[in-house]
Order: sequence, then structure tokens, then C-alpha cells
Amino acid sequence: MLIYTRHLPRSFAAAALSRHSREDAPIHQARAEAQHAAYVAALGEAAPGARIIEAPADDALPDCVFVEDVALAVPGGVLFTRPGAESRRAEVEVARRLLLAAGLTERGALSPDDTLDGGDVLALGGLGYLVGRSRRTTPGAARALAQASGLPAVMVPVPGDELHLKSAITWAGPTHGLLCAESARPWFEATLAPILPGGAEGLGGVTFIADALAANVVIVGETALWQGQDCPNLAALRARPGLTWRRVDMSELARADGALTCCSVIFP
Ligand code: CIR
Repeated sequence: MLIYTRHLPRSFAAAALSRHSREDAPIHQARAEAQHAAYVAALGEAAPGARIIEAPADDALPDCVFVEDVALAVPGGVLFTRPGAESRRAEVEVARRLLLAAGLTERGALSPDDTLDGGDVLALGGLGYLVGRSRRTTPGAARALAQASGLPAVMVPVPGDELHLKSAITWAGPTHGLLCAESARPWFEATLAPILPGGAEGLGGVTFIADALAANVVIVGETALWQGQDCPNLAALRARPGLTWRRVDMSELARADGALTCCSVIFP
């Protein structure tokens, strides 16, 4: 297993893109750095044999810690994206250099007319992908992903004005199923459930989570990393056999709209 991460730049607290005002609660740079370091350590402990790449930060790219948006693990290699925010496009270059040097094969490419943030891509194992049609991701990106992966990639609207598809929903594999933010339940029932291959049951079911942050889990090996507020539904899910759950606090990164999945790309 290979895990790609990138250090937090010194410009993060002041300049990372954020839909929240910094006036009331400024991002705390040192706390964000400590949380990110603990996250990378948790990944390493969850996957002891994995090689972890920690790319150096670039202070000219305040969002560069959110590596999920720049590279996608696809069968046989990696698809590099073209992030929807122009200020983030240059983040791809270091990922390309380091991941190809690590031996991965580049698969496919986005056309210059398309944009794709990895936060919009929900991988459903061998069944394919759901791709969020957010403000960051264009329909052509799903075609590029299908070509690069050889798997179906279906475009779906994102709920409300979420930044990304995975801001509302992630998949913890067949034993634990989908985790969907409670606020996105109407969207899930009306829009997503009808088009899921085999329905939600075919993916292990769906659990609605009161805190949207806690619906964004990272599965690495047999471990699920999670953050945010607990709730009875989540506690019941954690009690199921098959995954060890570990809580990681990335609250300072969440102030720049980052969730747990945003900060790593995991190549099995
Ligand atoms: C951005 O707006 O692009 C960053 N501040 C947050 C990106 C979060 N990425 C993700 O959810 N995959």
C-alpha cells in the first residue's frame, strides 16, 4: 500500500480557501499542523507496512494539504485531476512527480475543458464510482474517470450546496456500508438510492449520521478513521465486526472545508 499526503503550508491558516468566515474563529496554524501530523501518524499505524509519501508543503499553495483533490487511485495506477479552483491547479505537479517516481503508472487524463476534485469521487470498489456534479467538477470528468479506470462512473448532483460529494457521504465497504449526513437524507432517498447498483443494501446499507463531519470516514486496511460528534447510529455501526474505529480530530482543517478523506490518497 502507498499513501500520499502533503505537509501543511505556513500559509494555511491565513489563505486556504474557506466558506466560513475567519473573523469569529480564526484558523489556528499550529493546532492544524499538530492535527495533521497526528492524522498521518494514525494512517501509518493503521497500515504498518504502507509506504507513506509526505510531500513538502508549498506556501504559495495554501490548500495543498488537501491531496485527495489532485490524484485518484484507479485500477493499475493513478489519474491526476485538474482541480476546479484555479488557485489549486499547480498542486498537481508535485503529486505527479512523486507518485510516478514511486512507481505508479499514470492512467488517462482530464481534458483541458474539464475539472475534477477528488472530493467528488466516491469509489464503490469494483462496482465503479459516483462522481459529484459540484461547482468544482464537470460532467466530462466522469467520462475521463471511466476511461482511466475501465469502470462505470456515474455523475450525481451533490446535496444542497455542499462543496463536494464526499462532504455528505462516504463508503466504509460492504460490512459497514454508506455513511450519509442526516442533513442529506432527502437527497439520498430521492436522488441516490434509486441509482445505486443493487440499491443501498447492495453496498452494505446506509447509516445516517447527525454530524456531517462524522459521515466522512477514511478506510485504511482494517481501520476506519473518523472525527466529529458521536451519535447512536454511528455507535451502532462501530459495534459491527470487521473494522477497528479510531477517532482523529481535524477540526482546524475542517474550518477550511477539509474532512478526513481530503488529506490522503490511498493506493491499495
Ligand atoms: C478547497 O476549498 O478546495 C479547500 N479549502 C478544501 C478542500 C477539501 N477537499 C476535499 O474535501 N476533498
